Formats: sequence, C-alpha cells, structure tokens
Amino acid sequence: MLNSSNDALPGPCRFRSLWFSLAITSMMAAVQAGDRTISSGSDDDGRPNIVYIMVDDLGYGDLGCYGQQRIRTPNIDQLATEGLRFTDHYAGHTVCRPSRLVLWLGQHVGHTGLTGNRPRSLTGQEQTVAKLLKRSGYATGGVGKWSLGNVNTPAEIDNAGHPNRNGFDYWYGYMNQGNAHNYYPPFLWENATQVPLKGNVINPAPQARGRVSSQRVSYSHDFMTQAAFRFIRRHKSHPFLLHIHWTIPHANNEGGRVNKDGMEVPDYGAYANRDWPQPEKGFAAMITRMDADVGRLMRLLKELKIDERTLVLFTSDNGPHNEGGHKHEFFNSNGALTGFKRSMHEGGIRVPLIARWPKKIAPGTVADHPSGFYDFLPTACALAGIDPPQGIDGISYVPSLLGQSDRQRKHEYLYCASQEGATSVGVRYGKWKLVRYRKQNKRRKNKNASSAGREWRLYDLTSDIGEQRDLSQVHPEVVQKIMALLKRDRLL
Ligand SMILES: [Ca+2]
Repeated sequence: MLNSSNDALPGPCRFRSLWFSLAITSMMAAVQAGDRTISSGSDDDGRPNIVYIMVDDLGYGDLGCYGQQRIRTPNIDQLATEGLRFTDHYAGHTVCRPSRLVLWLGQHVGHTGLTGNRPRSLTGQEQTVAKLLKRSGYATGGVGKWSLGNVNTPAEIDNAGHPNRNGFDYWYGYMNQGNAHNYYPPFLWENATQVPLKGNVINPAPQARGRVSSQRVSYSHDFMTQAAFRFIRRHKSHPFLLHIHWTIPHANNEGGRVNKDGMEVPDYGAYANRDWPQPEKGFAAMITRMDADVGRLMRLLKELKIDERTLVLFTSDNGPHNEGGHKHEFFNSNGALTGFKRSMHEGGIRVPLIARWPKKIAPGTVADHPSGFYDFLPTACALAGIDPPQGIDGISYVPSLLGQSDRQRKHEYLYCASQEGATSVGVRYGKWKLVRYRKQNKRRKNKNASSAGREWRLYDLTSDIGEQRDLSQVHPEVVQKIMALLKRDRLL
C-alpha cells in the first residue's frame, strides 16, 4: 500500500559510521514514533541533512555565478559565495527521465539502459539513494516531477514505480512527466492522494493534449515549494534527505504550440518592462522566481537553526532548452559551451553544481573535479555513514566538498549516450571529450544526422571548451584509447 498524506515509517537501521557520533537510542525512538511525533524531540545524530535542488532544463550559463548577465539569481549566487561551485559537473543525461534514473541509481546510462525519454518505471526492487538513506534512518522526501512511475489515471497510482515504493516516505508533485509541462494543472499528487489545485481548468482543444490550462490560477511550483518547506519543518530535528525537483524553467511545450508561449509564470516581475519577446520575459521571470524560493529556503533553514547541519546542493537535470518560444541563445544559456538539450556536446550535459554546508565547505571555492549525477548516490551514502551498493558507477565527491582534493578519487572517464538528437555518445576522459555523431542514413534521411564531418570527434576542453576544433585526426591515439576503454567495458 502507498502512503496517504503522512510520511511512512522509516525502515530498519544499518550503520557503519566512522566519523559521526550517533545517538542511536534517540534516533530509534523517533523511527518508531513515525512522522507525527518526530518533531517533538531532537534526535540529531550528527549526520547532515541533505537538500538536493534539481531544476529542469537550466543551462550552464543561466546563473549569475556561472556568468549570466541579464537573469538575476542573487540567492543562488549567494549559495556559491558561501560554498563551493563545481565547474565540471555532468547531468545524468541530456533529457529528463534518464537523467533522473542515473541520479537515483548511481549508474550511468550505459548500465541503466535508458538513453532517451521513452517510458520506463522503477520496479520497486532497485537500490535507490532514497531507499538506502531511509534504511539508515533518514527521513526521505521529495517534491517535483517524478517521471519513473507513470500515472495517467488515478487508478494507476498504486504502481511499483511510485516514489513511496522506491524509498521516499513522502512525495508531492507530478507523477506523469508529460503532465508536468503544465504549470497550472488541475491537481498534483501527495503520495497516493490527488490534491486539487484551485481554479485551474484544462483547455479541451486536442492540440493542448490535456497539458494546457485555459483558466490559470494556482501555480504548481508554489505548491511544491510549500510542500518542501512543510517537510523540512516536520523533520527539523531528524536527519533528512529532501529532493526539490522544481520544473522551472522547462517549457510547457503544448502551451508553446497553442498559445505561442510556453514559458508559464504568474508575473514577469523585474522583467515586465523589458523590450524582450514574451517567452523570454517568462523564462527570466521563472528563474528569478525560483531563485527567490532558494532564498526563502535558506531563511527557513536558519530560522529552524539547522542550516549548519544541512548540505544544500543545487543543479539542473540537463542543458538548456529551445522550446515553448524560448531560444537558448537569447540569454546565452549554455555560456561558452556548444550544444543544448539533446546534445552530447558539453552544452547538453554539463550543468551547474553548487554546494553549501557552513563550516564544512570553504566559502567561495571552486572545484574542477569532473563529476556526474551518478556520483550523488555514493556521496549521500558517505554522508549518511553507510556503504553504497556494489556495482555502481558513481564515486563520492565528499573529498571535493571538504576541500580535500588530494583525497578525491577520480573517474577513469565519464560516460553518456543518447538516442535523441544528432549525437549519440559523449565521453569525458581527462581533458578530452569524445563525441560520436550518428551516421547519415542514405535510404531514410535522418534529419538529426550529421551530413558532414567525422563520426567520432575529439576536443581538448582545456583549450577549447566550446568544442570547435575536432582533433580526432591530430590525436588518433587518444580516440583509440577511449574507444578501447568503452569496448573493455562493453559500452561499444
Ligand atoms: Ca529536463
């Protein structure tokens, strides 16, 4: 059975804590008490809370602290001022669902097997990061777009892919990834309960596909934010893992087709009088609205006096989009990178990652350690003092967080592959980046295929972060070396 509106009881504990002093007795009392009474007594066991903010389709260049000039993100920039900014972090994939699967499982797409947005649900059997931390005594919650336990009708809510079956005591938001296009849906889900959003009415036109509202009153982002804050208040005295997977600034793609503007936001705020196309005002206003909520989140953590024992991470699920009337060039959303959503070039997969944890992470620091979404699971396990499962691809980036770069274990390479767009493989190997282009299909013209140039292209990111000069003919030995690694690991 799935949960109703209250969180489920955390599971049994399994600890291997070397560097945390645990108050096991008080923690067990809270575990047995369940959600309703957890907040009545402190059971801080020394382990940090983890708040993982992941936004949707935000580019490497969309934040002030990563070079954005026109969109204001003062609160996120403040996170970087007070914490650490990663320069070489890679999303799990270049589109939503496979990126999330990588995050949950700590495996790259060569092992999850999902390389596009095709249907896929969790089975309830996988060792998700939420399941692992729940088992160790963490309260586990999330808000936002789930994507991995599809629910088209309310009758389908009780399914093996539901977040409550995959480690989350609590989830509030969208189950269906397509429905998440609509920022004014008639309802969201709180665990297994359908929660109506007042005043929103779906446009019945066929081209709206049930994902555009004709009456727009209740903005889903605001409700998901409130749910996240309620979760924090409930668990302020207990170690918790909270995923805030906001859908901003993803486009309402159907809204873009029906209304010529898919960048849905209640108001344009500081950008109302700008001489910009409407979707661009909307894009900027969405990000700045979300940024203000990051500020509210930080004030809440301080109000509850838990900000010093809370690690806050901020990232994006893939590169910037070109949808809903928005053009990624308008704000230079990929910065100096080439490519955008659906590309294996850096612009499609390299994303911001900011980490703030007072007194643990040195303020205003930068890490160039190449890392990826699949590193989050072992990182969270290390923070919780538990062993990650065997066979994952991720490596904990805790040493980088703590400024111990000499202790940071490195990836031999970082791997991504995609069935979408013109490029099919992207490999980061030291300073090198190898990109595979699809072959031209002469019989059935593939509009996504490259009509010119080589299938495998090599770039030196230290001198060419924009991937403009293909060095595959200058350094064929590097191409051969990377391909040999892929063959060894059955990825080619
Ligand atoms: Ca996305």
